[in-house]
Amino acid sequence: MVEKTPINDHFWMPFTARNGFRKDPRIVAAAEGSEYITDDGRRVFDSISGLWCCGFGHNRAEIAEAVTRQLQTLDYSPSFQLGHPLAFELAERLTRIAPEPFEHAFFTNSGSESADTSLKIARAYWRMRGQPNKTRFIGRIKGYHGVNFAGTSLGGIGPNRKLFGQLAEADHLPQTWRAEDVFTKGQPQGGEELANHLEQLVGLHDASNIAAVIVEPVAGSGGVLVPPSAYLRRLREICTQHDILLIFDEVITGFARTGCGFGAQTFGVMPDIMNLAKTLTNGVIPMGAVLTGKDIFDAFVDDDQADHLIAMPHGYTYSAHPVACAAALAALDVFEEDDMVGRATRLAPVLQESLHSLRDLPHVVDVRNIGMMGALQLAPRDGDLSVRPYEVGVWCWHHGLYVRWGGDTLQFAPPFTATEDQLEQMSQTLREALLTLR
Ligand code: PXG
Repeated sequence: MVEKTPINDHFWMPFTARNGFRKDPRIVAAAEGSEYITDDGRRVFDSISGLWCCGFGHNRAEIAEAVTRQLQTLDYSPSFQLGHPLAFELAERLTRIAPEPFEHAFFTNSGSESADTSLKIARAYWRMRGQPNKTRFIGRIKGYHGVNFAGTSLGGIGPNRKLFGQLAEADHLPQTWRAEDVFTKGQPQGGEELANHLEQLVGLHDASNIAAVIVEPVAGSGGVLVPPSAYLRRLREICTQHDILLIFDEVITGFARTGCGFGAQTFGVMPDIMNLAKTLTNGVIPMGAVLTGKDIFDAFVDDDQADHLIAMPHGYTYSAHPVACAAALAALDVFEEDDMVGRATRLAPVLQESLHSLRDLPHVVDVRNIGMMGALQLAPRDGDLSVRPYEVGVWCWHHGLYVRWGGDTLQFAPPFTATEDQLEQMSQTLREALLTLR
């Protein structure tokens, strides 16, 4: 007889529908490779790598060993006024793996903190450069940059914002989903017109008042909205033309999720600032990072500054936490030595076919994918957008598949270590779920 895990309301669960969960709790007791093991001993394929963060597979021994070793060597030391070796090693390593021009890493503990940090760096940069009026930020409808004040303000998923009133002032570009692109495999064509909306906002506010534009290369939580082929390049052009910093939130797209190491490389467009988190440690220890090039860093530092002057009064108690650094260094070893880019590239066509083979099933109104991420969009039922994805998700959970539901979509980001058989089985389970769905 398996003991059921007791649950309670003391744990105020994040982003979780309480009543559905209480009636039918989904409890994960362990993990192995691409699977979760539930409290009643069932194996469930993890089609979203935890929460887009365990792309290299669960319970990697290399990372567990590095973390264990570090806990026995240096549990904690601040990165304010002191340093420890792994922080410098990780920053150097990370910026070597990242594309040019990234040379500097500011460490955070999450994607939300990376959003705050990147936006504060952008404002401070313009001030250091003698343009203190450049303070406005522009996000995008359907964007997700976490849940802190900055991320909530710049994010563009309505239900995540409406409860909280006016936060930081922000403008939003239109989302990149277009009706004519439904069922496109990979990237749709064109899209310059979507980026050109930025020119209207420049006309409205004047570039002398705008600090930065922040977008995900591929909107993840918003439903895996793949940017059309000309979109990011055009966004880059307008930002460059008007001296507006372009921030890529690569919290999901970083570390091979879109095929190349980073979304910037997949799409051939370089931002000025790149935000990371999640797969940076393969999800093992919370950690994020904000990468910049020399130009931004150099605006803050100067060899002639007084010895006691702090140019950037920003940072977290746990910035560059030694245990997180150890986890990230080990994760980067796995990333390179186990060829995650190659694995993602080889598996991406299998994921594409697994998802697109479902296009003619009832309720499916769009299928989208790029690299190792994808989404099925389902039609609303009685005006309710999110009920069908929820019901499919719960059904799949009981049939050996964890699939993430969000808004009107089911979202996929399997580990790069998944097998072709697992992706085909995932597709089969989804087929059965959609056929039983009302
Ligand atoms: N930026 C992006 C692009 C993200 O996807 C964050 C920032 C925030 O990261 P933290 O570590 O603060 O949670 C994220 C997080 C979903 C879902 O529904 C996605 C995320 C978080 C929760 C749910 O797909 N991504």
